[in-house]
Amino acid sequence: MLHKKLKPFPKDFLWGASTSAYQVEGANLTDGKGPSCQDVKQVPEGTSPLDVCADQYHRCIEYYNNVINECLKYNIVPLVTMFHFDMPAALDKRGSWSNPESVDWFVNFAKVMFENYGDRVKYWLTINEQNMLTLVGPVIGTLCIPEGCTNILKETYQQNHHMLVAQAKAMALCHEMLPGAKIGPAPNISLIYPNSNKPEDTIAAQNMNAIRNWLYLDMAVYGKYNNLVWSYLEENDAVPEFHEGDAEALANGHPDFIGFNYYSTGTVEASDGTEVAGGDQQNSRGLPGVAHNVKNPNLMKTEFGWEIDPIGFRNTLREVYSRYRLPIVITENGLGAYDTLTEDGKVHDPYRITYLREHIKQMREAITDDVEMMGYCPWSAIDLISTHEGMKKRYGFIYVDRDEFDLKTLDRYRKDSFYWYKKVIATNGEDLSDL
Ligand code: BGP
Repeated sequence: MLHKKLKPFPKDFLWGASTSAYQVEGANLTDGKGPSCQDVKQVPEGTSPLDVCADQYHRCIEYYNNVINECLKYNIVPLVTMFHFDMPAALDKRGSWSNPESVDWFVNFAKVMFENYGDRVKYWLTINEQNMLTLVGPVIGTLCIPEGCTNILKETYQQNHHMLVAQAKAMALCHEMLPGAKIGPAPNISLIYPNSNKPEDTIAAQNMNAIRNWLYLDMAVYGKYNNLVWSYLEENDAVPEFHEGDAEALANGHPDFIGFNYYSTGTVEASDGTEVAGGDQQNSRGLPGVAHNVKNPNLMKTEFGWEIDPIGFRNTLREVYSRYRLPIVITENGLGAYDTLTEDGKVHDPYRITYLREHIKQMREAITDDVEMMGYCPWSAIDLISTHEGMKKRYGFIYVDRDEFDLKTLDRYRKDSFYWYKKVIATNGEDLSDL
């Protein structure tokens, strides 16, 4: 509905920005760290390895304690994501998430983090974009399928089941070890639109929303498999096996909030049976027998072909909140673009300011729709390595002076969007005007 007067952002709203370890730190084999699956995956043609990234690790030695302490020193509240696409290669060799022991690996890892950082970190996110790991793992370089596997879909959803159980146990452990802390999931949520008012297109959109979105949030919040997804898995002989205690663990994991990454919406029409599963989330043609992906001609696109839908952000926020009634923090939202450093050390990125302004405007509309928002962390705080499109695809408020293969100075330069966002934060979202 059209609002006569917009509600303000909450007084304690968390304005932030995000990064991920493997994409920003570099030092991928330093101080005893072994390679992760990201270090051993096929690096896409023309993109750089992860040994340097933005060289963040070497700028904060004794790293994680210093990063947390530095945040607190400047009254910045750390939100820590426990797992972001970087399964240790040594555990990949033991079957990665296919191995039922992976649940214990993750819970033990959570215990170590809570013991070491729980005194200062009050907000925790479990698994970044578990739905992308499941739906487009090969694009991210994270899908590890055992030799001789004959039913990849079943194996993938068994891996997904182990992640869901691991998440539930980690949430319960967090509440047990850190009573004052809050924890939640962090999938990539995009509302899926039907391509027309043909009833069968709405069925396709419901299918895709369930498989892409609600499976993950229903499980995190209710500990139950979404019925449409379960039916899809039955249909494809891909129902996961429950191990002893799984059902109880799923029932006992309760998030305090919902984190999710938003980049755009999707559009589908009824399946015509020609769909190809997998592939990049923006380019796959859909799921066979479930839905057929189509482009949305009403939306602009980024230079990298991603659709831009700020109103879709409000749509998605309203839908998530009405389903789960938990506070929401946006853990990623941003524009990947080719930025240019000028001779006098400036980066003019009006396109990124426009993208973020329009999404923040729609977030405020959602707040006025009585969606409970607790924070917004655009991707990314500083330029870093894309999951599969290298350093050239820049997202940061801070420019890093390096190219794909020429490391240049690695010096940092505040972009125009940095100063703009500083003003947004200072006015708690009231002043979104240009600099
Ligand atoms: C999300 C990931 C981030 C980041 C972002 C941008 O899916 O959680 O790690 O990569 O997308 O995507 P890309 O790097 O593919 O441009």
